[in-house]
Amino acid sequence: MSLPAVERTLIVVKPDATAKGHVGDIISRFEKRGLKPVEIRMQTVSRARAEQFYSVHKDKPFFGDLVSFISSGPSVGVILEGTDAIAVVRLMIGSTRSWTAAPGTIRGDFATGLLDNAIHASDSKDSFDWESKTYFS
Ligand code: 3AN
Repeated sequence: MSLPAVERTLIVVKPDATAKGHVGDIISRFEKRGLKPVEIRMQTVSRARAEQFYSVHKDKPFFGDLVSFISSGPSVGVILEGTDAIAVVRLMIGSTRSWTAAPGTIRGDFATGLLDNAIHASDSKDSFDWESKTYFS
């Protein structure tokens, strides 16, 4: 059986986890799993960039809160490369509603809420293409 393809995905350590000093711990989990960081950037994203980044959610009632939260302080974007990276990383971050996220997942261990759920990760190749272009441009 051949292994699934090596691919890239984007994670963003959100402002809540960055402020609490969890950046190193979170990136380290991916490295231990064999996913290699190939690009890293720390920034406080502008509202304009945040609106682009989250444009897939622009019709959702929580869009404004999402944009305000991600631009409220420093966040850290990391492009990770590895086998089946998009699916593996989604498994590792845990459920969006962090209070239901399994212990041992990043949200299960570091997140406290819904907006402040510690981490974002691309959920498809198309999202990765758009989100990495937007975060790193
Ligand atoms: P995920 O981040 O797990 O891919 P999405 O894509 O459904 O989840 O939602 C994007 C972000 O929007 C979530 N990380 C969360 O912070 C926020 N979010 C999702 N649903 C709600 C909601 N009902 N109210 C407020 N914020 C939400």
